[in-house]
Amino acid sequence: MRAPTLEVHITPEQLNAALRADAERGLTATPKWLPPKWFYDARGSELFERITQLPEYYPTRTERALLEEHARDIAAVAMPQILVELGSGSSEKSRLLLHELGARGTLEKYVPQDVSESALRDATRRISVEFPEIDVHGVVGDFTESLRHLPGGGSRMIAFLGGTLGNLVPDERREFLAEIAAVLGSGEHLLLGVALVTDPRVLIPAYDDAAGVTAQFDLNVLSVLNKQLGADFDLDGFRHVAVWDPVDEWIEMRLEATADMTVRVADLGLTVRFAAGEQMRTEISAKFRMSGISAELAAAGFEDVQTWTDDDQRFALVCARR
Ligand code: AVJ
Repeated sequence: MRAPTLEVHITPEQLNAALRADAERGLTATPKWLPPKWFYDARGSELFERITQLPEYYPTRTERALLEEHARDIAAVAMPQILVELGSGSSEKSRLLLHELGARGTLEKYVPQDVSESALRDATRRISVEFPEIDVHGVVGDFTESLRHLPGGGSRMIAFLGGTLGNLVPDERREFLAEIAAVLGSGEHLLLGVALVTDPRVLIPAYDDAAGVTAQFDLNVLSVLNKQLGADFDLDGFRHVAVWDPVDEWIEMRLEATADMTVRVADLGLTVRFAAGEQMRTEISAKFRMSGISAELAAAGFEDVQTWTDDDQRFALVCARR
């Protein structure tokens, strides 16, 4: 076993500067909004782990079942020497792919990327122990920045799982898919895990569970601003709202002010006013249709799109060749 290596493309200072810029932009906009990437501090990541185990939150377990069932087919289609995983978190899902890719004997290297250096250190260590014959190289950074630093030296498959593509608004998504297409050479692959449009009676509870874990996760972004930017958000003054937008076909998570409020964000020298009932968007989670995602991939320059879905058609694994 070779010890895992780590490459850092984002420092804590850069991360803080990015948070400041996002908070300043979102909190001074009308309507107010915050990007979902700031949910995931240590507590936010822990709350997300709990969400994945809720009875109402089907995406994670549906994707896992699809990977268990079809990792072998995906391996046969893509046969990569290098597996790159964007937003790898705990690398839990990639283990299923690594088993099958490893079994085919083509895989040489696993490159997980995440913004969380601590999550990546733990994951790379665990994966190298479990897969001693695979070279493990972690990349700390955000997805777009990391795409510019992808290793070469073999044919690659980029995996972007968990439905995180749905957090991007359509313009960002188009740009992101185009960037992936630009870094991949002909014959290399992209593997996406995307949640599909389904009954709102299934979708909404997945983002507004009975135990209130998603509400805590949503509110956690305010704690992040309190801790990182010296803000004084009163978490009890906000409530979690999940709305299905049937036109854009995405779930919107919002935080609603329950009373008129003035919030001070010390590190930005900013005073923000909320009116009672005002809603601030904290996440979009787009749901896809097969035809839509195939068309987006084709428009970005991918071909031979293959898909695997569960019987209820709630989630899809999509593999496309560059
Ligand atoms: C990790 C971004 C895919 O959008 O379903 C879970 C995050 N938000 N519950 C999603 C999330 C609320 C999740 N992603």
